[in-house]
Amino acid sequence: MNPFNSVNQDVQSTIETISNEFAIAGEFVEGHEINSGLINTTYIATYEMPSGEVQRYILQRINEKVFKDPLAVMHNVECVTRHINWKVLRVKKDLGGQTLNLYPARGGRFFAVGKGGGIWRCYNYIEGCHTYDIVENTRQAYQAARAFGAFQDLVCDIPVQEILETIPDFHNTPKRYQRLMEVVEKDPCGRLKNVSAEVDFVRQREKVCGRLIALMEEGLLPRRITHNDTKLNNVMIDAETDEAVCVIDLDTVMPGLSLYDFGDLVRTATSPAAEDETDLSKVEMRMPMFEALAEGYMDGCDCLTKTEIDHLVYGGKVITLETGIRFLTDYLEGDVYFKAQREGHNLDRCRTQLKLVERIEEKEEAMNAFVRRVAKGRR
Ligand code: GN1
Ligand code: MG
Repeated sequence: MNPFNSVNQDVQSTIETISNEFAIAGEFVEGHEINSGLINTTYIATYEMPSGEVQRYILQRINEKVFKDPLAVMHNVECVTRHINWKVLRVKKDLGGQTLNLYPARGGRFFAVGKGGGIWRCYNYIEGCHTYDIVENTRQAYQAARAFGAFQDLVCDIPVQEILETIPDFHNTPKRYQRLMEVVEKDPCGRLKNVSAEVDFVRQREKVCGRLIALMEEGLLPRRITHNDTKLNNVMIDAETDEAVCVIDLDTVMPGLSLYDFGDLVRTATSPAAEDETDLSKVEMRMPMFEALAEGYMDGCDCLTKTEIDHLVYGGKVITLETGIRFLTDYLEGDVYFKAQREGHNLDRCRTQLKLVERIEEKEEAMNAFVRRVAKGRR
């Protein structure tokens, strides 16, 4: 008997029904949910092909509370996957590996409409790979950063106006700051009393929040097409060789700053602690991991300007602060955005982020000196 059938018949039939909307040849065998990501719901469907070969597919329903215009998300994902596939084939052959492919729905579009109107898409499952929540060695850190650097390079010639802003002001840290202060003012769930230290910590760093956006507005940092969710577990890593194979989760591809992309790698790959760790003494900024990230990103991406390179470390600091602000805002609002599995989950997440900001500040000089050395060696 298929073990998954007895576990959850509803999930099985949801997956089977929706996967049959896509142009997959073969028979549905089983499906199950994978618990990764704080926003979308993701399933794996296994099919037996007419040849007897077994193939797996990723099915995802777009979270419409977060992505108010799912078809705009699909437009962006289609544009970027088409562009990358074309370039990997013809221009950047050396990148090797696999790329993310959207499967067409029956009828030719790249999405299907599920029961109740949800928008679903189907991707190829990348076999033989893992994603990591915590980086295990500098090779993985280097590889992940090189892959996201290469991603930045691959999309750098898509005109910015082709890509839609699916979540307005997504990485606009000063706006995230303002929004937190509004929620602090209202204290809608009576939770403010638990977080005065966190709010003070953020208040002291108001200026930090605004710096990169100000440079962009002055024309000193280029607005590019960026991934915007470059956390370590959004790159598939070959289980045997530790080589990065494919960048995933393209939903938040939007116009933005490369520094937020590099920064989210610093946020997610330098600390050995989980994002929701409650023992804050485990939060660290591991210099060897940072060095591997900086080298990897610069090796993967040729298009960075001097001002971008000069602010790579700042990017790490700002997005870690921003993510702390977002978790804190959500905690105060009653956990309405990020999936929370326990009481205070978003507050725990906020605390690891703010602790990491502190750890980055302690090493900021050394981190900047390292980037300068690497950049000088390349000139
Ligand atoms: C969300 O769902 P996931 O894990 O891919 C969030 C990111 C945060 C991240 C924190 C659309 O990403 O911005 O950095 O959680 N995505 C969205 O883990 O808000
Ligand atoms: Mg995501």
